[in-house]
This record gives sequence, C-alpha cells and structure tokens, in this order.
Amino acid sequence: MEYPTFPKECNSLLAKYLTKELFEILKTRTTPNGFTLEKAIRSGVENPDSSIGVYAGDKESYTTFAELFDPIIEEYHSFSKESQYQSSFDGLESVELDPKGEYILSTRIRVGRNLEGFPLGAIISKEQRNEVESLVVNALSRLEGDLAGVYYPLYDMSQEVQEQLIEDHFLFKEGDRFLESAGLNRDWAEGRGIFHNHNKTFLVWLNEEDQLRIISMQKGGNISEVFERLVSAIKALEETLNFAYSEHLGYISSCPTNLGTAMRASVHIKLPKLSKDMERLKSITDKYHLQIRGVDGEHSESRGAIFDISNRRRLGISEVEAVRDLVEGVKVLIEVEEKS
Ligand code: ADP
Ligand code: ILO
Repeated sequence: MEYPTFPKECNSLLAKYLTKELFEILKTRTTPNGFTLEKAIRSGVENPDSSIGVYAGDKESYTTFAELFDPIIEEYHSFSKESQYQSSFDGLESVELDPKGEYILSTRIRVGRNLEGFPLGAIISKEQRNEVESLVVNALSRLEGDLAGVYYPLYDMSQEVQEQLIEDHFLFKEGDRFLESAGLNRDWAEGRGIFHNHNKTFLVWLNEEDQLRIISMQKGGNISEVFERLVSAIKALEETLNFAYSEHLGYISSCPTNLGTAMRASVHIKLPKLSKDMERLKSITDKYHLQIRGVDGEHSESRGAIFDISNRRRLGISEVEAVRDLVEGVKVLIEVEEKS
C-alpha cells in the first residue's frame, strides 16, 4: 500500500497524525490476529469527511499501532498516554434535568463492550461473530425483573419492524459507510440483533460497531434513573461475560473515541432559541465537553430545533463524571434558552 493522499479539506485526526514517515514505520506491522495499518485506516481513506478515520481490529491494535492511535486518543479525550482509565459507578446524585418538562424529550446512556478473547468487528470471522451472539444471548436470557426481555435477530425481523425501531431511536441503522469501509458490516445481517425489555427502557445491540452496546433510555430528563438501570444491567452481565479491558485504556472498543468508560450519555433536547444562534450553542457545548449530534444519531441533522447533546470525553474521566459533564452543560443550556 502507498501512502494515502488526503484532500485539502480533510480534517480527520488520521490525516493529521499519519505522516509519511509514520506510515513507513507502521505499514509492515501486524497484530497477532492479522490486523494491519491498511485495514486500520481504510475507513478514513475512503471517507475523507471522517472526523477520526481509524478503527481497531483487536485489543492489540492499540499497542501495535500506538504511534498512530495514541495522539488520536490524546486529542479526542484530552487524555495523555501516561494517564490511566478511571472508573466509578458510584455517587451520582439524584438528577432531574428538566423539572418543568419543557425541553428534554428523552435521555439515553449507552456503553460499548466487546468480549475478551475475540477480535473486534473489523476482522472477526463469521463463526466467531455467531459465537459472540450466542454467548451474549445466553447472558441476556438470565436477566431478571425490569431487565428481562427478548432477543430479536435482525435476519428474522420484517423490514417494517426494523424501520419502526430505527425511527423510534431504538435500533442502529443499516449500511453506515464508515463501518462498511472498516469491514464492520461484513456478513450483514448475520449475528446482528437487538434485545430489549418490555417497555424498551433497556436494550442491547449485538455485533454492530461493537459487539455489545448496552443501552438504558426513557422519556424525559431523569438521568439518575437511566444511569441506575444501566449500571445494574452492566453488573448483571459481568456475572456471565468477560469484557475486553486494559488498565490503561479501560474498555476496548472498535473506535478510539469509545475507549475507557465507552459511555455516551445523551439527551434529545429542544432549543428553539439557541438553534438560531449555533455559534453560541457551540461555545457552550465546547466549554462543557459536549458534542452535538442530529436527532437520528451520528452523522444526522437536527430537526425541529431538537439536538442530541452528549458527553464527548469517555476516557480519563469516570462513568459518573461522564454523566456529570452532560448534567452541568445541559443545566446551562436550559438556563440560556430560558433567558434568551
Ligand atoms: P451511539 O449513541 O450508539 O453511538 P448514534 O449516535 O448513532 O449511536 O445513536 C443511536 C440511536 O440512538 C439514534 O437513533 C439516536 O437518535 C438515538 N438516541 C441517542 N440519544 C438519544 C436520546 N437521548 N433519546 C432518544 N434517542 C436517542
Ligand atoms: N469513523 C467515523 C466515526 C467516528 C466516531 N464515531 C463512532 C465511533 N461511531 C469518523 O471518523 O467520522
């Protein structure tokens, strides 16, 4: 493979950090599972509008290609390579983000997880992916009470049900071009699916970007309730499943932006006044380490002045701190919206 040329307007962290010299050093390295630099950067090369542009194929990718991954991780999470993963699931105070019920439509917190001993989705084989599916489905079948539910494999789902679940924000979309280039959509829809409890407040996605996305969500702004449900689900699943983890990077994920807590806490929030002053909105979200996404998730647009606002950092701060990033920022957003 030749050193890729990135168009001038390309702002990805891949383009920023993969110099020709570094490319020459890394291009012959391979992880024990056969993951190469070419595979790691394919998504960012084929999609120059990527913001990041790299994916890991296994836990070892983060050490084998550390000279590329480290600066990306450092910049995205404001996390230095001398730091350690921080974790704390305890001590989140009871929080209702929108007591008047005027701004927040729904609150969602998810974590990504992958199983120890398996390659990540970019290079997992069909057989291994199916094995992951059966291990996880078995663990999910043991959940009790509010967390108990049913697993729906994607290949067995009607188009109509699938579209409705996507529209209602419960299910991942199909055909993401960033994942496609990274090899993460291979053998679709085999091994993919969604588990959820009766009222869809607890959900698990299987074998999308990460092997598990564990999700807690509900209408309104009671984020402590959403967090508590998520924590009890993670603890229950840890009794049966062994998640890929490193002392330094925390939970291992396909994309370096999801390392560490692998947690994204978000609200769907309606901000009609601030939506007319995007610069101001952006300055508040930047100050509180928040990210703005559209209503249909990443790479989508806002509609009706509704935004998906979430914590940006996931590594180097604990789970409780990741949620607090959102809580602090959302408080300010609501105050500013009210006074505008
Ligand atoms: P992820 O959070 O899993 O990284 P996305 O940004 O693609 O991925 O979001 C996945 C889905 O979750 C999308 O349909 C998105 O609209 C939905 N979603 C995210 N946050 C919320 C929220 N607070 N309330 C309702 N749906 C949400
Ligand atoms: N590869 C895409 C997405 C990066 C971050 N989002 C994730 C992990 N889904 C890009 O580089 O823009």
